[in-house]
Amino acid sequence: MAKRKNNNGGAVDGAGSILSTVAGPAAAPHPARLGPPNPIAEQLLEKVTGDEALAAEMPFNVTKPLEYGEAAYTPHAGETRTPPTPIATASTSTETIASPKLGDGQPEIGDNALTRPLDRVRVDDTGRELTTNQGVPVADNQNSLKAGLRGPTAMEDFILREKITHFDHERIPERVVHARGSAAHGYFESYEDLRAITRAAPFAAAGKRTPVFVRFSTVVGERGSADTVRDVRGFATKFYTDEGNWDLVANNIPVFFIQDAMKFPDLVHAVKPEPHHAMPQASSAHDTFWDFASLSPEIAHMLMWHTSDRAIPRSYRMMQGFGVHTFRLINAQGQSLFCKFHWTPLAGTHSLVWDEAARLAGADPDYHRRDLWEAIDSGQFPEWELGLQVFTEEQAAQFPFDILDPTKIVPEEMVAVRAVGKLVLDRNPDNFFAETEQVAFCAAHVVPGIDFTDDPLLQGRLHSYIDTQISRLGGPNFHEIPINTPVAQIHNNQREGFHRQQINRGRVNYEPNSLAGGCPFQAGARGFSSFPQPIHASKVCGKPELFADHYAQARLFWISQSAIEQRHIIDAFRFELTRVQTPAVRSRTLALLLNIDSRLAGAVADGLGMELPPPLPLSSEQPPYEYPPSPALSLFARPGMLGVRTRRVAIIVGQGVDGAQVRKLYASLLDAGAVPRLISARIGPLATADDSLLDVEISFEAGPSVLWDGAIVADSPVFVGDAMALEFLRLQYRHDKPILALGNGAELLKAARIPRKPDPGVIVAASADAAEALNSFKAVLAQHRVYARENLASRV
Ligand code: HDE
Repeated sequence: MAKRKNNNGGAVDGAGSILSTVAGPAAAPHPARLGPPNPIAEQLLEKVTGDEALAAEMPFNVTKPLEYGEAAYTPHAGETRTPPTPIATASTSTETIASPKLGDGQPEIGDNALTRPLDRVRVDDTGRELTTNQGVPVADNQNSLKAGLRGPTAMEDFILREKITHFDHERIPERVVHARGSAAHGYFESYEDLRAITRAAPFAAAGKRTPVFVRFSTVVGERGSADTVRDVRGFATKFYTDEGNWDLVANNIPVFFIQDAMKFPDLVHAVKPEPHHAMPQASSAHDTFWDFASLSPEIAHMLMWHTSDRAIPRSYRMMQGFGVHTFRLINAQGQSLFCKFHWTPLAGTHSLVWDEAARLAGADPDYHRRDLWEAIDSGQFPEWELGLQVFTEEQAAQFPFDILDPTKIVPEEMVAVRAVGKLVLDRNPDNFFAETEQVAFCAAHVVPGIDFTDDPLLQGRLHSYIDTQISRLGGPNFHEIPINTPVAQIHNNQREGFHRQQINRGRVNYEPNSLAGGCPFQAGARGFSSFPQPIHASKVCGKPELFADHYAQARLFWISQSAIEQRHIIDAFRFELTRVQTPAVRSRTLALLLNIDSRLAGAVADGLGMELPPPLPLSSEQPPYEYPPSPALSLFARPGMLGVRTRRVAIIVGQGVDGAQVRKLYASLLDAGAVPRLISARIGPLATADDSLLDVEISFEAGPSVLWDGAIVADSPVFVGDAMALEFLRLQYRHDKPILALGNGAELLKAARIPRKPDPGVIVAASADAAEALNSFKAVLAQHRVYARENLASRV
């Protein structure tokens, strides 16, 4: 074999091979130059030389043996080498060519620019002229191009066609469940360093902040359905941690309808509008849901929550959130504890009353969306505390239920909830579609330190979420949509697919490799690895014995409710089952309720005019466990800490109203953080007794009673539009809201036939006592509703 010259001395042997992209000499070294001086060609030479040097550093795959046997239990880091020169791993020797499109020709080595903050894609049009999507300035946005003023439209009008085509494709499929939702940005702040129990990044230090995006939703209704329907609410949080995205895809109810993912499509088909006529919208009150429910007794516990006021929250800001499943926390030593996640609102847990919720669906279908938006935009940032229920395998083995069963809670009396951090939502999105609609949550998105359990519902979810995004968001690259990209770097060998945005540098898209110095290399123990839970079992389709106890915790919930809450549950069952048309389905549901509580079943049967059937047979031969009541399960256990903040108060004013009084009331409520507004028959200027003018902000038509948390009737000699004012007040009363009437305002109360019975929420006072009366009103308003009224009065 001829002896090769070395690089020195300007040798050119093998230069041709480097200048072409196929075949080359049998061995290095490389030539010293590639012909006439040319900086790009010099880079090409440097690149090929560097590439060769890099590949040569890995004569074989040293980590291969670690993939087998015992060694495989300890994840190892991949082997990696630093390129001798950055150009060695470039796609092309021309990468230093700069242009306004390409960039500055100085690639950021080891960086994925896609993960930069959302600023990179935010668009503002101020001072800009209108363009097409290709950036071509548009001369005329009013008219299409025609042959003459009356002539046919020209096919060549690409501006018209682009605009119409884009419009034609503006809609994407809505989520198959949770289609209706609202979201906001914010942060999670850890109270303490929790590294002893988890290595999850958000808990690494006291005071550590992790950006989040939270989407609240209803489950059943379509995208345009009303917010206030009776339904479970989704509470999905995307934590953009520095070790990747963690999605805690939670609900406002801590248990679920079914125990196995296999039943999810059946459940959803049963509760969605019936397929023949597509009715009813966003409601479980129809035959197919109750048919399925009464044949699936594992639903019993969930039905109690679903018929309780939890399913008609006053606001997204006033509901709890629960991870539902048992998860695992893992620390850096690989030790694991079980964990249940709880969100607790600082504003307390508060609900609507059913009649109000139903009316709100008409008066303001966006009620919860508006509430969240307005609170954040006015600086009243909603907050929740994250609580953990942490317990060991040994504790779990002692519980009278299976921790893998998603129809069971771990009562707080058995394992206390430990507050570990707070969630603050402090920024509304810029664009509903780009953020709220395109955000893609996934129960399988976890970070090192958090792991799954074998809950069969959770296991099914781990598949479902990514799968559904592929059709909803049009392909496998939905993680590149800005709201979904992590703030942590993304580096892997996944490539291509619809709408790919990353432009991967280099030619290596596989691993192991030597041509990119082994990069990206596997993280080993630093990366996510599953808890090595031992499994000794035979394959089987079935459930553990303890899953067959369907009623003990349903009963626990029932006996833990206050009398008012129990009455609302009875009312809700009556409403739902009255809407059912098939008596056998109603009767089967009564048979199910009998296994929870005979008084409950009897009261529901009474409302339906039905006899009680025999109870459903039990699925378990074991007698149901008898839990003591859990006070924590009552909505009243968490009144909140915000007092009247964000409470909406209507101040009803009429002609000749006491202007000074109104101004004082208004200012005092505003100072307390409430949202007062002046309401009358019409908006605009209103003459006051002292000849000044008040500006009425909203009319009874635009601001019906259900939109307010409380009402004040100011001292006015005349109330214009009495009929509407009277209906307004009756509904305030009927919906358990506080009412304050000052001076002649008492006459309006009388005309509205508000019962004259002792009621802490009906405050009548002389104008001279307005300040004191307002304080009493505020105290009741802070408690949200005067539920005691329901025991006192027949309905107005
Ligand atoms: Fe979901 N669920 N789910 N779910 N879920 C979806 O994912 C699914 C379950 C929850 O604001 C879908 O992106 C299966 C429990 C929330 O975007 C879908 C099973 C809990 C959201 C899906 C469940 C949830 C979803 C529809 C049983 C509480 C809204 C669109 C095995 C812990 C997230 C989408 C958002 C959304 C599947 C049960 C919460 C189809 C198969 C239990 C909050 O993937």
